[in-house]
Amino acid sequence: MITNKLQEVLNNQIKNEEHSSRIYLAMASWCETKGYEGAAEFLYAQADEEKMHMLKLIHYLNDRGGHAQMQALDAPKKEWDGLKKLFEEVLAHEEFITGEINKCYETALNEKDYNTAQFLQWYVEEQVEEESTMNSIIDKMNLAGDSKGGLLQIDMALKKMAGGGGSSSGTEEKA
Ligand code: OFO
Repeated sequence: MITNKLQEVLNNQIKNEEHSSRIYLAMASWCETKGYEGAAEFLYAQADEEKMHMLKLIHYLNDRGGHAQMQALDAPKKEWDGLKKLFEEVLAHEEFITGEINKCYETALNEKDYNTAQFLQWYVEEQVEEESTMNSIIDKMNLAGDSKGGLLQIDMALKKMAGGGGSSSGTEEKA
């Protein structure tokens, strides 16, 4: 049986994962309207991944005798000031999520729930890979600078990443 304290942080993480999914859906929709087809596909796939992360937590919490509960979410932003700014926000959001996962992990250790700590290890590794993926996308955008052709190439690369490529997250570099 999971402790109340751990249940509280895991429920908060369920909310975080669902919120991440909604943020990436909003970003994908904006990209689609701006003609960034590859970025849109990449972010729609990312939104699906976040939903999967949420479901994995829901099932785990319920399997351990807890009760996963859905919560109210703030509406995501609707507009971005360019593709690079948007991906910088993705990275900042992932860094926030890494901190949140670390809090869950720390609580599991403090509560001496080593099964949950082991379960959360997957999320810890996932965050390392997601931050690395976002950093590399931003690096490429920095290299492209103001070049329209460079941005188009990045958009095409994002489309390829969204199609899967040897990782469990459905993107080129993530688990
Ligand atoms: Fe849920 O993987 Fe990052 O946020």
